[in-house]
Amino acid sequence: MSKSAELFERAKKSIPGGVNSPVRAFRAVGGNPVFVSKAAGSKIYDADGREYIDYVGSWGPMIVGHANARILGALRKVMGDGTSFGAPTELEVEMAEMVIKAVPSVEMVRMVSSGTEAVMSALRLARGFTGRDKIIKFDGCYHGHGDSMLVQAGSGVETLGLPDSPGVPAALAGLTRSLPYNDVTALEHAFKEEGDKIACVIVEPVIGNMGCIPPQPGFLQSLRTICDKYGALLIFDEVITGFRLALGGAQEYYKVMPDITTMGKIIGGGLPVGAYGGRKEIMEKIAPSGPIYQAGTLSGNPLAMSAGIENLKILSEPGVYAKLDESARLLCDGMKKVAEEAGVKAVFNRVGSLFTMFFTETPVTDYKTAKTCDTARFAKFFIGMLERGVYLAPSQFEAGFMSLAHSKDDVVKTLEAARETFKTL
Ligand code: KE4
Repeated sequence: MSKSAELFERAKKSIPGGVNSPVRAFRAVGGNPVFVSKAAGSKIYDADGREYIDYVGSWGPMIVGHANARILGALRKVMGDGTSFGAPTELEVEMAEMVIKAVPSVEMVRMVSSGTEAVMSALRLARGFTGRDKIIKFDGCYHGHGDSMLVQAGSGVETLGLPDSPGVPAALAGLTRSLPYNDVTALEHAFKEEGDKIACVIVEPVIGNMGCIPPQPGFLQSLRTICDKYGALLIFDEVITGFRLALGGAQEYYKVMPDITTMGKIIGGGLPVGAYGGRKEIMEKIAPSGPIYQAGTLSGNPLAMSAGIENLKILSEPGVYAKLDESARLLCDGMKKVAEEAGVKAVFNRVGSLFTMFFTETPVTDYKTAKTCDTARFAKFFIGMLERGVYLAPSQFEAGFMSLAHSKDDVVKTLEAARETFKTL
């Protein structure tokens, strides 16, 4: 029995499902999850010391690669001075100034400790700012596990095929309306019906949580126009796309400005982090400058700030996003070719260094088309790749993440593993 299997048996006795986040349990792909012992660059190593080329990257934060020397150095520099104070520090101010400089629509930002917390706070802010209660989201988008967002959610909820989640009061769920992604008509209809009750529209500007699904041309601009027409706020959930598609995220990439942006992952450099920001007139409604309450013991934690600041410094260097894009293009174009040669029907979506191979012949543009995927075939592919030393996201409904640490050799090895694995499907 592998060390990972042993650890999984042991973990299941003390942690629900043996994991601290559902998607890690490999329920969608079968077999035992890999327990990771360490990571470096583009590689992770399991508890038995086996090496894998990693395309999960901790679900996004590890964009410069694992155990980056500059990030570890930044952590070493501050950890000797203490790990948390519950008081303001200069590092938090430096982080806030870097986020404001990078993200076009953000004039003020509040740090929190997870993407879920950022979204929960942004929704409360939108409701408090507009005085309205209803929220619009899109099928398959995942915005963390806050009650109002566990409606037709993607990511782990979709992976586990959960209808939504028990424990969310119907009265609250009833205030969230989920519409088909990329469907402007459905959105216009919803606003015609109850536009004066809608506080905000929240969207993943590029979906990462049904696999990678880009916005159709004009979709994001339509959200902006319709929100302006009815006085609702537009929230871009950039927990995945932020600092990944560009230093200024999807809003820089697509040139559409939201009112509030939620962020996370990359700005923590692998440590627990979240953030939400927007125009001053909105953000100043947040306590203590305004009446809308939000707080957090570890908000702006000095270690997370230090790692996140170093991550952003590396990402601010010239050529970074061109390199990320080129590596992901090489991988996806290569995979497409290998799949064709093997006669395997697949569709590829990619935006920059975010990508997914869907096991379907249908173009994947929303939840409905994503659901045409052959998830059993994906599971077989996943296990075959894992056995050949490639660690993909353990669900068809998750995205792949390229990092600066992935080499051409990693891509060549990945394509070779795919060529072999396709033969077994
Ligand atoms: P966290 O609470 O997990 O830090 O962030 C929630 C969140 C919010 N918004 C978006 C767009 C997100 O993708 C996420 C979390 N992403 C998932 C990956 N699909 C986290 C992985 C997991 O749940 O274990």
